[in-house]
Amino acid sequence: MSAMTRGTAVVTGASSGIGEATARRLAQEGFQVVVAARRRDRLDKLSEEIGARAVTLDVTSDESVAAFAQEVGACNVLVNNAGGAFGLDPVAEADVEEWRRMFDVNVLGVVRVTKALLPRLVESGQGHIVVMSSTAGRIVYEGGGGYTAAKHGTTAVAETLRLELNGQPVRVSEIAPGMVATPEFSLVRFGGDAEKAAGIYRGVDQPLTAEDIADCVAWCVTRPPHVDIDLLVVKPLAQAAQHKVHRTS
Ligand code: 8X3
Repeated sequence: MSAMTRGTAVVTGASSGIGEATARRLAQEGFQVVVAARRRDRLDKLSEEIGARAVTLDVTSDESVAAFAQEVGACNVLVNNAGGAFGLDPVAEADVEEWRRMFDVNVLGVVRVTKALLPRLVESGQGHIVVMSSTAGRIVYEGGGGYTAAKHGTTAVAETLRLELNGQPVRVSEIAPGMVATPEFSLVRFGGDAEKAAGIYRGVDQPLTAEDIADCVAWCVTRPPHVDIDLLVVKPLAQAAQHKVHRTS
């Protein structure tokens, strides 16, 4: 498909990190990009820079998603990227409200936005839903109970969608990144504690970057329409498995 006819790609959580990098990359690939997130100032700056359209979106709000869907119009690619981890407490000390927030953004957020845009994706005749899950959607780790439970939910939604949409012109691709060093992911997880956040990547030679994951998204959505990439699990070379991380210090 030529760059002129790639259509419209919606990217949620586009105000930073993987979402922002994905929006930049899809714009370069010739998509008309709609950047969506809560932080309007960042969206406006980004959209001006890459020639995208900015639409405010809170994936945890039914009203916001409904208004967003009205404003977006036609689209053929939806990148469900908005998500996040809050806390790293063991189950015995779980903050139930944090778990609820994680479920809301990582699972229900995907459901809300997908449900709202699905008719447009089907109408496009070449729809594609990309779901940003995580290695945390395939394995668990100590302290990660709330996040891994939520991301397993994200994976379940992606896999269910693929079954339910069989026969419809909509592909579903799940991307499961491991260690990606973005400015905000770990900082948010640790409530702004920069030292704790930096500790996650300490001694790890070249964690993935947001651009590495944007590259995966771009590759999935630019395959011929009959090629459905179900799942990409992507880790840095230093991360052989969730717990098996080579550190130089
Ligand atoms: C991020 C991967 O290892 O922090 O989704 O759970 S991890």
